[in-house]
Amino acid sequence: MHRPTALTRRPVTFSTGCELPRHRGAAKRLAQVVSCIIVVAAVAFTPLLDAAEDLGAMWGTAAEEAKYYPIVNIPIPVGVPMRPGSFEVLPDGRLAVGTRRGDIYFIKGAFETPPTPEFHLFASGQDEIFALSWKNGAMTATTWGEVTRISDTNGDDVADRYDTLTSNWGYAEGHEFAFGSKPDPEGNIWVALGLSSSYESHNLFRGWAVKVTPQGKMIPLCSGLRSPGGVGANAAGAMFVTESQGPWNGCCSLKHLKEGGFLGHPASYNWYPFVPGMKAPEVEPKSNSRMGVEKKRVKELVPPAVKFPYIKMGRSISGFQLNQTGGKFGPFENQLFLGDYSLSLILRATTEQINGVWQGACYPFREGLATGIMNVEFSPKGQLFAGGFTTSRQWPVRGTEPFAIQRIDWNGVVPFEIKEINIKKDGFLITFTKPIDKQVAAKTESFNITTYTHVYSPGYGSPEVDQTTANVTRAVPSADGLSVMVHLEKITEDHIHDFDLGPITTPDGQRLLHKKAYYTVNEIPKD
Ligand SMILES: [Ca+2]
Repeated sequence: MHRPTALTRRPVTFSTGCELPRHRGAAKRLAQVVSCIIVVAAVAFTPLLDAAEDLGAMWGTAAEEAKYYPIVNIPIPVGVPMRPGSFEVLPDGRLAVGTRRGDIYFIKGAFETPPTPEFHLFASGQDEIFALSWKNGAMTATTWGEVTRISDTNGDDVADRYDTLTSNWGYAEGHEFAFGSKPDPEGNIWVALGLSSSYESHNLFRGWAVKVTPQGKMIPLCSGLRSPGGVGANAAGAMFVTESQGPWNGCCSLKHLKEGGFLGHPASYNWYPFVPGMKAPEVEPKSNSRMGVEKKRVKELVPPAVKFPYIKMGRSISGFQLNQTGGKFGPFENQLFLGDYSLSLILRATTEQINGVWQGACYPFREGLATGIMNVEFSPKGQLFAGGFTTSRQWPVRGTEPFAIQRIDWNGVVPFEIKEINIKKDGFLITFTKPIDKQVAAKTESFNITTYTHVYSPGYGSPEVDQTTANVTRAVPSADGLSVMVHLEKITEDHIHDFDLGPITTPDGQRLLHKKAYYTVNEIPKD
């Protein structure tokens, strides 16, 4: 972790023409920054070599994805110590970036084609800014130690006032990250607090999600987190958090932040006595069990809404955002787009509430990004910004750049994709972005669906277990060819349903860009 230095204390405007800052001593400081970046880059590549086998195979679809969703690099001047952890769009059309070392930059021209970025340092001296939101003329930053309102009171475009909204959680260890949301409709920031070391909760509210009101009151909401990577709302306004594989987490997942709920890792039971009006669950989950069994014993247990099978669908799911661009980003309106830190890719997810419980599916979207993706943000033009960095710690990253800001643009051409999968009482309704060949889609053998779950235990991660093959009894395409109802002999509760739709084509023989999708069944509809 890089502490802010004198380098970040003074407001400096950089341009991509590598124009040097003009004040005295700038050249020396620039040289220090460059040498620092070189050292960090050299260190960052070391774990890559050790852990390359952990990253698995790529989907192999990057070239095809680029025909619909090209990746555009946002050039970063050599003097800007940019390690993006969070994004926000300002009312004046600039992109704000919060960095790991605690700076906030405003970037003009990031949405232009080609990008013409000019970097302006707005604020510094914070630490690991993993959420940013602009409201009522001020920035709210969620950082390692607090939620801070940061404002410019004299109109020179440089922050001069820092108000701590809350710092009512403990932090002492490197793993104790804090990830925040955009404001909810009441203006609250939801914050997810990682455990101390994956396995334990040493400091106040580690492993909890809390809500911070605009007045700075902190309200603990739910326990049981392990190592979150992002917080945000779905189209219905329900709040979710991304979670990484590890103890009590068989794979990465998207979890619903249900108030009063317990999200799976019992290390944070110890903080219930500090929450007025909330009692610890009467029982703890049993080890070496299944989530579907333990949720019946531990009534507060909220099963993950969307599970991301390890390596196949990311390795460290990070920040995410709801696509409400009004169609500017293609056919996936109201869906969630999530980054993955280790595999440098972007995933899609859809959610639905069945019997009062959130669940849904995840889908491959775009691979081949340049660095470890920490966060994403939609621009007013409907571009998806993605950025992040690598570290000198133990986490390997597929992307080779030590840091980057990139933009995924939709070029207006609709890819042939699985748009969404919804569960029905005896099967799944699969919707596509283009009409399908109905003759092919009426054949049961066009659908290869296997199922599996994970061991629920305090060990690190889990293999996929309890495999079954779903028996497709009937497949009925819709009249317009945009969907097919796939009836199964049996839907298996608590299992991921792993779809391979390789045989499905358009009437003119076009194959799916991604033939895979994964639906997490917590509940089966009653009618
Ligand atoms: Ca100012």
